[in-house]
Amino acid sequence: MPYKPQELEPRWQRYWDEHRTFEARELAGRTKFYALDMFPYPSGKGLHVGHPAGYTASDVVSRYRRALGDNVLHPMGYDAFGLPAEQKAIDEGVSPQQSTAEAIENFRRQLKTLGFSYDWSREISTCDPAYYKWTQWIFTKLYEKGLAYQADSFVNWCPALGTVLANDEVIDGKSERGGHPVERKRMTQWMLRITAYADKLLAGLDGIDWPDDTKKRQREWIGRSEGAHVGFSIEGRTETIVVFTTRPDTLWGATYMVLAPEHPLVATITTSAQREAVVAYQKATAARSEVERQTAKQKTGVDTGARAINPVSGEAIPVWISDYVIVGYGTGAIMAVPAHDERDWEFARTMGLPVRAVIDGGNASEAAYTGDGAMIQSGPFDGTRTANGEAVAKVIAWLEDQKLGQRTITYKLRDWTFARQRYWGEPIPILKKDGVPVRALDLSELPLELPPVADYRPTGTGASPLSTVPSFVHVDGFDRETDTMPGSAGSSWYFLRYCDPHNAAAFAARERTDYWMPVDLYVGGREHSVGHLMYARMWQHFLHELGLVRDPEPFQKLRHQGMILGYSYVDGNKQKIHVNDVEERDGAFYRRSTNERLTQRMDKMSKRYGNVVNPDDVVSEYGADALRVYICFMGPLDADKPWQTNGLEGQFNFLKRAWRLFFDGDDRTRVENSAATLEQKRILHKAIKKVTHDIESLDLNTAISALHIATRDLLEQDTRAREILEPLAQLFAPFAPHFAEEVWARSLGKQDGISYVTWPRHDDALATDETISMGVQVGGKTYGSIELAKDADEATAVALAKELPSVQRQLAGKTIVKIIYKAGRILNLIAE
Ligand code: ANZ
Repeated sequence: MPYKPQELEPRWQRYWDEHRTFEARELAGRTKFYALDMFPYPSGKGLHVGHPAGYTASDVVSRYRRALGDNVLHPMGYDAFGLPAEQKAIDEGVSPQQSTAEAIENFRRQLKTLGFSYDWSREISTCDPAYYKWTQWIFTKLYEKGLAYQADSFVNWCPALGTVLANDEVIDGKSERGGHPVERKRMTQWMLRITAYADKLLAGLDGIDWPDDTKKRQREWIGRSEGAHVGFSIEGRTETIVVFTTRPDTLWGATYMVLAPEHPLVATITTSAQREAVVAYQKATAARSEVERQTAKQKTGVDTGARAINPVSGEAIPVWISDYVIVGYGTGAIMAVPAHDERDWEFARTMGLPVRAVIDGGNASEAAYTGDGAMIQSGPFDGTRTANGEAVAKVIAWLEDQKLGQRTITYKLRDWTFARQRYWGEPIPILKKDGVPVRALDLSELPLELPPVADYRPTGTGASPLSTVPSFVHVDGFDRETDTMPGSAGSSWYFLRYCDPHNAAAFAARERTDYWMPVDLYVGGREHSVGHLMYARMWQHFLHELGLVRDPEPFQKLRHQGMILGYSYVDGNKQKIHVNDVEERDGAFYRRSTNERLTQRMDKMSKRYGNVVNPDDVVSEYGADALRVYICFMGPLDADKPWQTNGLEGQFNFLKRAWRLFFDGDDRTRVENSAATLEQKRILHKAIKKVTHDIESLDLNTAISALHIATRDLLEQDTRAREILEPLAQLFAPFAPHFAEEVWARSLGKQDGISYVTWPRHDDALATDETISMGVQVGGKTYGSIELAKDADEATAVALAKELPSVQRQLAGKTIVKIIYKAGRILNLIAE
């Protein structure tokens, strides 16, 4: 019988379910291993091939770890609250509860057909009241500690979505979902004080094994800057403008000041002559997003007419407003030093403001000089060097001494906007009186369940749809908060719930999280580098401070999977052509209808280009194992890679070939209890060594290559020995688990499944390449010899030969025109 994944895969999936094979157990005396996937948003569209890209890698590692004898926790669940389900409710009238339940049903079915070794008994969903009871409870703890608070502040308001958004949900001034314009609006909002954790979140990065670029993005997002606050008095007034500067050593070069247009002092200090222009400018900038302001090519601004006194020189300098100064950063006011700051230099040039160099070096009439040098025109500090922060430190000490300023640290990190004026989220468990929060609900009052509503649409007034349900809003003389939590709430602690998913008395028992946490391998997309991965770290730090979890950091090791791309085709006018209209001839691509030649590009998968791959179709045609092996083989885990159906076919054919090691044409086992040859042992032990090493380092593509080589060579050797084929089946198991179970049971005749059979160990003497000594000829005469692997390829042999001085002498001034090479036998270089 040929290899038939469609028949055998569902059979093994049932076997695993019935035997509860992958339920995590805390067996004594073993190492624990927690392998976590970023749980999916259960969209109505079902699984995308991008999902298994990461899920396969963590599954390979989980299966490998079980074979090593570890207690493995490998769970799955659903990040189920969010805008799309609600949008569907608005469009189609199906409740989000119902559409989400249906989507989850479909996701679970799809995930099961891919053979992932999840502990399904621990499945969770963030929209389940038994789960969000604890999301709400953690919120009440944050509220009690003053870390959840209401503030009147500028928020990202998206009129089209009818809700505010967190900073990481806004990309280039547009909503991440839907790409709608986002405005800055002053509103009263629930916020989480993530800024209180800025230093802990920075320090925690040092001890965890994460990709460098992800740590860098988190550091930049936190954006810690050391500098000083310096006060500038205003001529003829009592107020002072406090600026934040990282370069107090350039104070003597401050020739003007700039306030953010929204700075509260603007209204007070603007002179009557300038009022009209200032107000007009404020209006114009209010309509622009922060990104637009920061990236504007042309600097704009208006003089307030007020004059400030430079505290070190006593000089009166103009005070302007401009939107290149951000209201929410530092103090929202700067001292401008055009000679040494690029943005100030451009602004000064545009507005004709004076420029004064106070650091030696560069030419202030040509560009801002931002390098190091000696301070000049700076009174008592002339000659002080700026290198290594020396000047900054000395000036700050002096400013503090003179009571002109003080050392300070500023962060780019903003508090986390923690409310949505939408329906499909966790209700915020707060009671209010006259609009003011009075208390959080007690544990006994949780979960506060989401009530049914007649209309899911945003109300447009900024109030959530829950405000239209009087029975929900009014309780015992209080009013409930009607905003809901953002999507990032439920995902900020789900990894803890998996440790103890059915606990009704706590979010998770301390003993359970002590056992399983921290996560040993977390695999997920780069798009979560600053959002989810920052929020989850903050919640973990918070619970750690409360003594509710042991570790401050939740994810010890993190890896990202790249995106699976498709191919798209464009014509001469850069129009995208649907794949159905594309034909491949002689390695080129043509449009069927017009015969126009097309260009192939790697692109996102999209319905528009017809290049979306549905895992269901792949599984029904080639099986889950072929898909898993192909996903591993496509390339390095973290690289973006294009989907190629012939590549998938190649791996399907590989499994068919491997099948022939175990079964003959009549479906009888080929395995014999005969002794293996030395050559067969070498092939096996090399494969064990390489596959083991590559799973440990997550180089799954090269692990598959090693299986390709071993399969080819063992077939060539007509291998039948059990002592070879048993361990070989084990090497296949993490990648092609159904295939491995089938040959384990039916070809090798084993009773119990393969999942917990001890992983084979290689014998180093057998795994190391056998090396031989081989003579090197130039023009048929021998000039020396090289040591190399018996089956080394030509390029390796030639490279080694060229290292021999005797050969180099023969080749001097000549070029090699022909190479005669037979591995292990002859190397002859013909040169002219
Ligand atoms: C004077 C100066 C001179 C500055 C110089 C820089 C160079 P980072 O490093 O990103 O923290 N700044 C302060 N608050 C600002 C705001 N709300 N909007 C826009 N710019 C602001 O940047 C700190 C520097 O950015 C500060 O140091 C300030 O300009 C500016 F040669 O002060 B500096």
